[in-house]
Parts: sequence; structure tokens; C-alpha cells
Amino acid sequence: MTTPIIFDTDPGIDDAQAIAIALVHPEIELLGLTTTYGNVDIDTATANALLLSELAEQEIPVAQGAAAPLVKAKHPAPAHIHGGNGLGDIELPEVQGKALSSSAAEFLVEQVNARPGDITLVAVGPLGNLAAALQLDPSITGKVKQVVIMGGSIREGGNVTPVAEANMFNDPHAAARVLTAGWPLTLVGLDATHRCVLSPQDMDRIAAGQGRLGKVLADSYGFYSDFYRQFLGIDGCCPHDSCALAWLMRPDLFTTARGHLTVVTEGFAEGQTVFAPEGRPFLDERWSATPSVEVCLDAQGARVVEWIVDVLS
Ligand SMILES: [Ca+2]
Repeated sequence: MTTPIIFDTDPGIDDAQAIAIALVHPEIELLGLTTTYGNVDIDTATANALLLSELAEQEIPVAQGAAAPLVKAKHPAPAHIHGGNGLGDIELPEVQGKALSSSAAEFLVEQVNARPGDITLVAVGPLGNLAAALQLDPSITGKVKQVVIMGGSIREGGNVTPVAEANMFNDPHAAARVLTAGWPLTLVGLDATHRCVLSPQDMDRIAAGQGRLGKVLADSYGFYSDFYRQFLGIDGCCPHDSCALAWLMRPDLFTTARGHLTVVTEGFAEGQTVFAPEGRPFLDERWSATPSVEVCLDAQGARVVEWIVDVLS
């Protein structure tokens, strides 16, 4: 039994690690990569998605998507974290392939309709592509098997503002639509990903196990972990996006709860994910008016990292 997924991504160094997992895990069937701006601009995101598949010697369809947020102005890409090229400014081989002519949203809608009930969408960047797919064909909410989102924060606080996680902050209007669309959804946010630290020794094992792809992962990791050391005092990095796949394949390593999410779209708290646990009464019903979803509250960090390294070595 394999798990068919479409991986929506803004690669990005931790995205690249997760894409590698999706490419090599024997029980994951990677139907396609859909790209969005976020860690990098959209053209760079698409080039990196093509390149990573080529380094793994696989031909994976890549569909290009959102170049900017739905409503708010776009912030500059965080080159100090991911490098100007999204992969730590290391020298990269030439990309051979080309993106599909269909957009990310069209690709998502077409694939989900072709295999109703089968496909899991895993999204690890700003959520414009999923929002556009919902607008194109609202019926996909009843046809996806599952939606797994890396983003948001329940009790952990934010990483780009005191309350907002980067993917939610980058396009809060898209996030608000996607998280409240009424499909089977799990949010894997900072409460889980901050429990996981990929150490330099872990990356050595991955580099040894993945050939040319492993070298790109290891070299870009060096740039990313410099940021973690300098700004956060951590020797290693949080493999945020890989945690979404870890949850999908090993949900036993995570603590979850059900409830209702509201995404703040404007003002000081823009991008904050507000969680109202199921069954808990509040002052009025508006916090619990959105559809029920699942959120991660914690993860067994060391075991998640062990899973990542095992898959990639
Ligand atoms: Ca990402």
C-alpha cells in the first residue's frame, strides 16, 4: 500500500529535505510538486523543485503556482535564511526539465478529480495554491483523502512575529480559506516542529545516503544551520517541512487535538492561528464556528528526527 500525495512547496532548504523524503520513501507515491513563492520567488521555487527531482533521477510533474499573496503585499524572500537561490547559495547544476503548462491549482484539481478519495495534499508553504484550487473547484473538499499543512502555531508562539508562523503570515487570507474549508485537515505547526532538531551528525548520514541529492541537502544545510546558530543558539536546524510527512507516515509520534481554527488576517496579529478546542465553551460561539480540524500539540522530536534520517540514509 502506498500513499499518493501532491506536495505543495516553496523550496527552500527544509522544503528540499522534505522533497527528498517524498522522492525516496518507498510507501509514498509522489504524484507531483506544486510550487509557490515564499522562501524564494516563484521561478526559483519551480527551478528548485525540478532540480531536486532530477538529482534523485526521477521525473516528477512540477506545476507552478502562486507568485504573490492573495491580498496583502509580498514581503521580500528571506535570503538570510535560505540563500538567494533557496538552497543556501551553493552552486547548483543546470535544470534540465520544464514545468507543466497547467497551473498548480489546475493540476491539483485535475489530479484530485481523477482519483477521488485517494490523494493527500501536503502543503508546506504559503497556501495560495490550495486556496486557488478551492476556488476553481470547491467540490475537491469532499474528494481529497486528507490535507496536511506545515504551518501555524497553537501554544508555541510565532517565528516571524511574536504570534505568527511564516507560512500563515505570508498569506493569511489564503490560510484562512484553506484551514476553514471543511476538509479532513491536520495542522503540523511549530508546537511539533520546534521539538525536532536535525544535527550536523544526522546530516552527515543523509549526505552519505543520497548521492548527488544528499550533497545538495548537506551543503545547503550548512547555510541554514548557520542561521539557527547565530539567531537561535541551536546546533542544528528544525526540519519543519519534513514533519508534515513524518506526521502522515508516523502519526504515532505526535500528540494531536481536535478543534476549530481561526486565522487572523489583518492587524498586529496577522497570520496567528487561534485554536478553540472541541467541546470547550467560550464567551460566544464565533471561535468555534469553523469546521473541526486536527492540530499537533507536541511531537517526540528525537524519534521524528530518527525517522527522517532513517528514510534518507
Ligand atoms: Ca516551506
